[in-house]
Amino acid sequence: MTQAEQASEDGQAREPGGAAGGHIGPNLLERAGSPVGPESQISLSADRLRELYETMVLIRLFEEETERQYKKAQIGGYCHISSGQEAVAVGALEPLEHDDVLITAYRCHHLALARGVSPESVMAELFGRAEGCAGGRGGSMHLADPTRGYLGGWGIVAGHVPLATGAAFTFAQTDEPHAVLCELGEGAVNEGAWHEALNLAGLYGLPVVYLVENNMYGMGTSVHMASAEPEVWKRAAGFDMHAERVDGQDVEEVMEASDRLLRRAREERRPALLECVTYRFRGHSVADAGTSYRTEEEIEEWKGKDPIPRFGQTLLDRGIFESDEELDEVRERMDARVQEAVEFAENADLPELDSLARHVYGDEHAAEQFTRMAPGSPFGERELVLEKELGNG
Ligand SMILES: Cc1ncc(C[n+]2csc(CCOP(=O)(O)OP(=O)(O)O)c2C)c(N)n1
Ligand SMILES: [Mg+2]
Repeated sequence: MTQAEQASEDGQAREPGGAAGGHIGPNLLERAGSPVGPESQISLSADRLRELYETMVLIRLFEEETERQYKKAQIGGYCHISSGQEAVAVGALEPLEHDDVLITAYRCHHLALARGVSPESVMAELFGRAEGCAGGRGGSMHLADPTRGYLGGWGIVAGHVPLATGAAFTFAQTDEPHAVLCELGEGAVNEGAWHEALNLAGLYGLPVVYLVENNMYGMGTSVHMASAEPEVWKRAAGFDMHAERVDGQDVEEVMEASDRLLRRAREERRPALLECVTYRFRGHSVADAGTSYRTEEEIEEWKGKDPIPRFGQTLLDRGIFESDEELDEVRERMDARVQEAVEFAENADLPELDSLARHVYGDEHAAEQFTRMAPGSPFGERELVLEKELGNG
């Protein structure tokens, strides 16, 4: 049977049309033969497991609020939310150590919050305020917090993957026992930058784990319509790299895989690819209803795999939470946390106009650089910088 026949047998049509790529059900969560690495050594206390659950709820409520704020025009630019993917962020980042580095694609609210960036500073960033984690200059796609080793969200698909490889190269050259975790979408794996970056990581044995959030779609194109080999983990074979595919709706499964791969990256200088099979419940961005290229039935089927109630139930079964009321109490507390973040962002200052050109070019040379950018000054930045001398503030 050819691959195309197999795909259509599995109900995953490869040709365009017909629910734009066919039905993509959670049956893809099956391991599909991916190997399993050495045992994870991570073992969390009941308190910490409760905190992981809280963070997942926080992310969900935070992002639902960002959609409301976007529609109220409090948030500008783009806004991509990750609802449905919380277990990947929380699970994969839990084993990260303080000195490890995180670098991500642009769908990054969940990753910043899971890295411990405060809801206040993420919301303020989305509102374009000076107290935002990137000084109000990045917005939704470019959250960053170098104090936590978070080198940012990046908007060019796969553009950050070579940067991650470079950071890992630095750790290897300076003999520091740290690892890089590089998050990307499955849509990035057909870009040249991905191949070049993974090749060097494999060749040099760099301490980096490439974390692919395979949410089945890149904008409106399903992985089956975009990738000759839709099982992303298999693609690591071309770079002599260990790879695993895990259920991205199971926070503990993701955490254990991430732990063992990051540990090996730090201790043995071995790169790895971790594919987490997941699904975004909402559209590509808040401007996309997300229903023209997939069916309601498919979305509902995946909502049956919602990682939050699933983990809540696991913790109830283990007696870590004792009742549904305790889960409700978490939700209320996290909701209050989100409202505090909104209030903080609303009251935070906008960046000073005088700082317009700061960080655009090296500060000393900003004025000189701006004299050369007349064609690229659509909002009159050139005049503002030169005539009003904004940029040295
Ligand atoms: C090099 C490049 N090509 C195209 C785009 C436009 N674009 C923005 S997001 C996106 C889809 C990416 O999908 P995926 O990597 O699966 O991430 P997801 O949105 O699912 O998180 C595309 C094609 C871009 N930003 N960069
Ligand atoms: Mg995707």
